[in-house]
Amino acid sequence: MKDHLSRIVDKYPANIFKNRKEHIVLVDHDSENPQTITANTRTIPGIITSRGCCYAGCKGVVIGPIKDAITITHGPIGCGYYSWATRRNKARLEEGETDNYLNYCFSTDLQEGDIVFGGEKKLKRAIKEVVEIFHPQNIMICSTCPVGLIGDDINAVAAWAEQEFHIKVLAFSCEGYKGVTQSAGHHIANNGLIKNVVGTGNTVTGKYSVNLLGEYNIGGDSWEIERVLTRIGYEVVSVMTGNGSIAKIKNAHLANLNLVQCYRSINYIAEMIQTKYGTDWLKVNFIGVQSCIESLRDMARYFDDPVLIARTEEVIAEELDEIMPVINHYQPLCVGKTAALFVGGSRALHYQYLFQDLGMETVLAGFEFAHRDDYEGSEVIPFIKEDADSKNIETLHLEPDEKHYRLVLSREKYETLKKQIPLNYFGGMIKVMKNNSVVIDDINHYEIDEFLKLLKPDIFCAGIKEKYQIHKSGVFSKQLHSYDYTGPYAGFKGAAAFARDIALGLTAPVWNMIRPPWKTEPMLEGSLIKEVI
Ligand code: CFM
Ligand code: HCA
Repeated sequence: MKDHLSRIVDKYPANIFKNRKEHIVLVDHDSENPQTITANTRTIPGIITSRGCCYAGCKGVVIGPIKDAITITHGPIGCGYYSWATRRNKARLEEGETDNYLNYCFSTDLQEGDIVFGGEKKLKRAIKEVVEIFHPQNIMICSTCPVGLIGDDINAVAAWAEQEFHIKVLAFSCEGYKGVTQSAGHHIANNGLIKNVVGTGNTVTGKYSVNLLGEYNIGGDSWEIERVLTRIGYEVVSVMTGNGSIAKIKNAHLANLNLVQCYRSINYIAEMIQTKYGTDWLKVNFIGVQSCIESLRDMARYFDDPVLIARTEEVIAEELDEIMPVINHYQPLCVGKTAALFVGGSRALHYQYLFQDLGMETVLAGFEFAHRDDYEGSEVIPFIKEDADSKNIETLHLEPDEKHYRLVLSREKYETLKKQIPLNYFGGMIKVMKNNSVVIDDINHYEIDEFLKLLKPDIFCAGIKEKYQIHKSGVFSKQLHSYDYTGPYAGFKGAAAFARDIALGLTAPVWNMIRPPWKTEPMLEGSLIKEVI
């Protein structure tokens, strides 16, 4: 296997070989030292990467799903237009709510004249127009590449608009080129929410109050998770940010525990809330039947109330009664098959558990923009070297809040529990993968082709940029970003939907019939549509 793997990178010129081999690990739990990987560094120019930009991470991922804020993209129209509803972060009005702007796309549509003479006036006009038409309580401004280059002061515009219209207006300088991927945008968005939103509310919360962090309601995932949590008796104070609202996020400091689903996109907020308010965070995974059960049990252990523990078991048993007949129906069609997963910064790990429930093994897994801790675990954080790109993103240094800092657990209890559940700790991906499986960071088009030939997975889960390349190779691909427009896949009911979709895909006879056009004729010379004419 090692030799085959080397043959893939051996084809590269020397400098690229040196770079790429550090982003690929053949898992070996018997190796003397913990295995390390290079991540969160610039993609080599010229390589076809799947990564996105800082604006995508800030506006598209973290800020965009907040439904009671109007997000104005300050930049040329393409940035706003191509991030308009493509991520499937669903939202609806809940009882007592009045504002949901997620169907809309707002942009200043900067033109050449604005780039030359400055875009601040246009941004002010856009805010005024938005206020007059929609009367929102909250406006977010997200800037894209040219705004940073021409130096528009979006913070000054936001401050002016707050005074002028008496509403909350936040500015995010998340120009696409900042950082090396979407990940920089997550950090900028996290900083903005902590500085300006979390801590400004004063609702009353109960004993079993939680925030669900890093859950974006793709295909309705957070609705399914919230359904289960509320059945058990938890109070979900806020979700960041799926179907989320400023009205709820401002109370996040008053919850008693933070649940972290996607660590990559929200770990900064989890850490900052812990520093400022004392709230612990628990790494959960609501993708997969067994991992759902484990996460619910970990939560019950944290609060350690016999009634809550019993209720947790009761709900688990009832949910299993409902979904296991469906899973058992589809499982025989999946068992023994293999999967390869390449997704942004957390799903390539989370979905391994769901595949395990179906009897499938993951032979390759990788992330687009993860950092070393997503692969190697939180323990590696002190050893991660800062470079010019990571230094570019502000790190906030917070102090405990005089009024609201409190600890839910005694120190003794905390120390005992920390040994039992992932409390303020994330183990990363490498530890859970089997020996000889491949972990790969920032995979490219060429490497996907080669790994399809080498590992012959029965399914390769990725996104829209990889899907058709994989299909053309005759392999089933399921999008784990958009779920190919189905879902939810989280929680118990989501697992049943996933079992159905995977079994249907794996058994479809079509994959053996695919013959990509370049196998029969040279593509560039091509031909006119001769069958018709
Ligand atoms: Fe977290 Fe996400 Fe992901 Fe992500 Fe994304 Fe996404 Fe993703 Mo697409 S926040 S890291 S930046 S789980 S949008 S909902 S699917 S790449 S694996
Ligand atoms: C993003 C968003 C994305 C893209 C999905 C894909 C999403 O990275 O900017 O490549 O299929 O989930 O919508 O990750």
